[in-house]
Amino acid sequence: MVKLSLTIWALFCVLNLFYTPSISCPHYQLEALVEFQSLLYNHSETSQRNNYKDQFWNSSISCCKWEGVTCSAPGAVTELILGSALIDGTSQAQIVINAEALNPLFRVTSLIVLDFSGCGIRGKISGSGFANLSRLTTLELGKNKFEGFIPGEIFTNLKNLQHLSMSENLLQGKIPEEIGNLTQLQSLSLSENSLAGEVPRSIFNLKRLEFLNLQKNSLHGEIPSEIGNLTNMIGIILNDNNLRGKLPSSWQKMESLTTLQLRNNDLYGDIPTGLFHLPEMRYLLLGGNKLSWNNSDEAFSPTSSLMVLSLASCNLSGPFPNWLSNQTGLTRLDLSDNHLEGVLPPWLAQLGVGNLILANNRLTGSLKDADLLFQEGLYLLDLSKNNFHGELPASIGEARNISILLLSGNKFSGSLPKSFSRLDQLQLLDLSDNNLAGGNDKFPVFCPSLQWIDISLNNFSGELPIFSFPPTTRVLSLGQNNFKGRLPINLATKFLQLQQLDLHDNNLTGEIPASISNLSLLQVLNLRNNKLEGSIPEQLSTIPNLRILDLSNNHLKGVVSSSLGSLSGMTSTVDNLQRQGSVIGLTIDFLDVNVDCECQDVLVNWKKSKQTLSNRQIDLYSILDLSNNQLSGQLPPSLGHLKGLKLLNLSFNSISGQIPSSLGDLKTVEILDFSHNRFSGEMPKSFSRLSVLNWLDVSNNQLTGPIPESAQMDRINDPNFYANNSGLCGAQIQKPCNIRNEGAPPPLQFEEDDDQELVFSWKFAGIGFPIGFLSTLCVAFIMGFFKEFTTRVNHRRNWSSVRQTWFQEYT
Ligand SMILES: *[C@@H]1O[C@H](CO)[C@@H](O)[C@H](O)[C@H]1NC(C)=O
Ligand SMILES: *[C@@H]1O[C@H](CO)[C@@H](O)[C@H](O)[C@H]1NC(C)=O
Ligand SMILES: *[C@@H]1O[C@H](CO)[C@@H](O)[C@H](O)[C@H]1NC(C)=O
Ligand SMILES: *[C@@H]1O[C@H](CO)[C@@H](O)[C@H](O)[C@H]1NC(C)=O
Ligand SMILES: *[C@@H]1O[C@H](CO)[C@@H](O)[C@H](O)[C@H]1NC(C)=O
Ligand SMILES: *[C@@H]1O[C@H](CO)[C@@H](O)[C@H](O)[C@H]1NC(C)=O
Ligand SMILES: *[C@@H]1O[C@H](CO)[C@@H](O)[C@H](O)[C@H]1NC(C)=O
Ligand SMILES: *[C@@H]1O[C@H](CO)[C@@H](O)[C@H](O)[C@H]1NC(C)=O
Ligand SMILES: *[C@@H]1O[C@H](CO)[C@@H](O)[C@H](O)[C@H]1NC(C)=O
Ligand SMILES: *[C@@H]1O[C@H](CO)[C@@H](O)[C@H](O)[C@H]1NC(C)=O
Ligand SMILES: *[C@@H]1O[C@H](CO)[C@@H](O)[C@H](O)[C@H]1NC(C)=O
Ligand SMILES: CC(=O)N[C@H]1CO[C@H](CO)[C@@H](O)[C@@H]1O
Repeated sequence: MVKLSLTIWALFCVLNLFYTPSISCPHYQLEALVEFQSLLYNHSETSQRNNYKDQFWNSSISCCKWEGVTCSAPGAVTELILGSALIDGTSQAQIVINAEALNPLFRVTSLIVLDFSGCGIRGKISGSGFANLSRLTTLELGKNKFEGFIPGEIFTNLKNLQHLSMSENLLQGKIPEEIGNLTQLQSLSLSENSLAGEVPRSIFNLKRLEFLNLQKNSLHGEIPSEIGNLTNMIGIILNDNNLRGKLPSSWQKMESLTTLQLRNNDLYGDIPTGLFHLPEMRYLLLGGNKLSWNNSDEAFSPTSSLMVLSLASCNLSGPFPNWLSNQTGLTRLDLSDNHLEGVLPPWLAQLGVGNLILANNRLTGSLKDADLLFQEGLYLLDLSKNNFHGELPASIGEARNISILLLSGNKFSGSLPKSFSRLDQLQLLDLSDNNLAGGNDKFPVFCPSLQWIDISLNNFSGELPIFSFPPTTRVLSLGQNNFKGRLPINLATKFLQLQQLDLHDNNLTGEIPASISNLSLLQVLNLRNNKLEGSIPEQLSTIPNLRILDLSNNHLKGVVSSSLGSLSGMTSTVDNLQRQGSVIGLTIDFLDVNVDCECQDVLVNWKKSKQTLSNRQIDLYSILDLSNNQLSGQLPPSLGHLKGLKLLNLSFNSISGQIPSSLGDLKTVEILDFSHNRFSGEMPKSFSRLSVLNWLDVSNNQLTGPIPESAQMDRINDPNFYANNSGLCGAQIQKPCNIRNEGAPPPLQFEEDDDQELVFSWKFAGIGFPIGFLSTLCVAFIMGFFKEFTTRVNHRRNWSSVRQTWFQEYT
């Protein structure tokens, strides 16, 4: 490598003499760059090298002409913009560069602009290294894997910095107080890290600051009133932190403030009305706090002309706020989670708000003659959890631009208008929990744009309207209706994209077709509470990502096939940390909207009650529920391979033989229910290895002998869990085992401590498990709805284009 570089370097020198004597960088800089390049290759896996661009720094060309390198007139490297120079956009995700490879670059002290964004750099930020580059005005380290603390010496030495970004890294600790030394700073972005502690007061001394983005960290403390002294401020973005306290009222001098985003913190108290009178205010996002807005001031009339407003969970009560009527520039409005009442005002339809979120209020009325749906450009409408009623308008197909329509948790009735089939932008439709009805002859044929459909908890009937949904469907939730008939054989050939199929609580009959195993992307299959017959198809075990399989409450017969032990989606454990950044299968990322739909789709039996698992957490759960069927035979030991299982429920079947000791390998299992079967013999001693088990029901079997002991097993001491067996003994049921007692009838009566024990079990149930919420409603949370953005400072151009970039990325 080095030899080659030297040869090319020699060649380069010769060529250089002839062609470009005026714009070559000094030797020591060229050496530094070449060394960096060679380190880069040395530090990366062979397989990664293909990800670097072919033309990356060819030594036979003058270094000032290299991509990403800019020199000043006398010939010193002043700008280094690496991301796009090094890597093709498509490969960015795969690159990993060790932070030590940057060391040679710290010798290029003439640098003014240094941009490493999106280079996959992993490791600590070198304080002494960056501190060497004291001429820097722009330092961009965003979208890497920098970890550890932010070294304070960067701030004491880089006195000329105007733009600094370390967003989207893995940085920890506090923001150093020394940041106050950067008196020239105009934009600061440290968003999407794990920074904690308070926002240093010294930031509020940076008089030139125009943009501050610290969102998505764990910052706490209050927003000091000194913030009002930063009169050049244009954008303040502090969403998703733990900021507390009241909002300061010192905003009146911030005449340039255009963006104030404080969503999802712990702020409380009244919202200062002054915010609505700032001349440049456009994006005001205050939702997701405990702030409160007095909605009964009739005379209130904002002079700001807002484009985006979130007052979600701001304690708005009474009628829809009238003062919004002359906010004609509004494109996004979120008033969800308030107490608004009455009907929607007619002027709302004229306002032309493209994204309207009014979920979880007490609004009423019908959509039948509301023009709301038909306004040009309506993209997202969320009226979930209100009191709307009446039929869906037959002309709903006129809402041509709608992509997301969320109407769950209302009292809509009637059938689905046929004109749904004209909505060719519709991607997500949630009509769950209404009174909609109709047989499958009434179903419209949806356009192929549709990916997610939830019509559960209605009164639809007839055979499954499979023809109605496009092959692009990823989530299909038809549970809790009156659908009947067989599962179509062609399900798998039609819905190749399906990730979640939920048909629970219907009246489906016949066998489960083996072809269902061709749904290779399926993660959730819920057929609970139907009248399905036959055996469990062995082929199910070939679905690679199946994590939740609920076949409970059917008429399934036959043995539990040993092939189920090879359900690979259940064999791996996923811990919370690894999960960060992993693809969460069921989150739909739209172009400019992230919608996380936490629907009741995945409603499982969890400790004898229904438990809603949120879609965002689905990849944490592995559940196998075969309870309440007519399964028989012995339990295959292969089930011990399903190491990711959190819940295994086999209760109310006729399974016999011993409980396989391999089940002691289910190290993450929290709930095991074997009750009401014909298990015999002793309980496996290996159960003492189940360290997070907190619910074990083996009652109503023919088990004998000692109950296994361990710290965890000893806590599972509700006698009801062991009742009606053929002679279990152990400390848990206060029945010593030293007496020979095989065959003796269970002698204990347990009624007296029932309640107490149950409370005990529940208390432990919460440990170590992020449980969703008990609810039968489908709640669609629109998270991160307002498009997130980071300071993408465009270094090559002047500051006015930087400002422009900010807004472009935002709108
Ligand atoms: C890169 O690796 C080669 C061979 O392992 C070595 O000779 C060379 O010195 C390394 N280059 C640098 C800059 O460390
Ligand atoms: C470097 O540039 C020269 C001249 O443009 C070209 O002939 C050569 O193939 C390039 N080398 C690489 C590795 O791209
Ligand atoms: C800082 O720059 C000087 C040259 O100006 C160089 O000798 C030194 O090694 C650099 N320090 C670091 C930490 O790279
Ligand atoms: C900064 O704000 C505080 C409180 O709003 C005020 O008392 C102080 O005088 C201001 N300081 C400067 C330098 O403007
Ligand atoms: C809300 O504003 C109205 C009218 O300005 C006033 O009468 C009422 O007291 C205020 N309510 C609260 C809780 O501040
Ligand atoms: C709304 O109307 C009020 C009173 O007519 C006016 O003072 C205010 O400037 C208007 N706001 C906008 C954004 O047009
Ligand atoms: C919410 O508003 C109601 C009246 O509209 C008021 O009584 C209540 O105190 C407010 N709650 C908070 C936390 O401000
Ligand atoms: C509505 O959608 C059509 C087709 O996608 C598009 O051309 C048009 O610009 C959209 N209208 C608005 C107002 O967004
Ligand atoms: C559901 O529909 C059936 C007819 O298909 C009807 O008899 C029944 O009353 C409906 N149930 C509800 C709750 O609307
Ligand atoms: C379910 O289907 C069976 C036969 O297909 C029928 O007898 C029964 O009434 C249906 N049950 C309900 C609740 O619709
Ligand atoms: C899966 O699909 C393939 C090809 O379409 C087909 O040959 C195979 O029989 C299917 N598997 C099952 C279990 O139906
Ligand atoms: C040189 C300089 O201004 N240093 C200051 C940097 O910030 C720290 C903490 O705010 C001050 O103590 C230093 O005086």
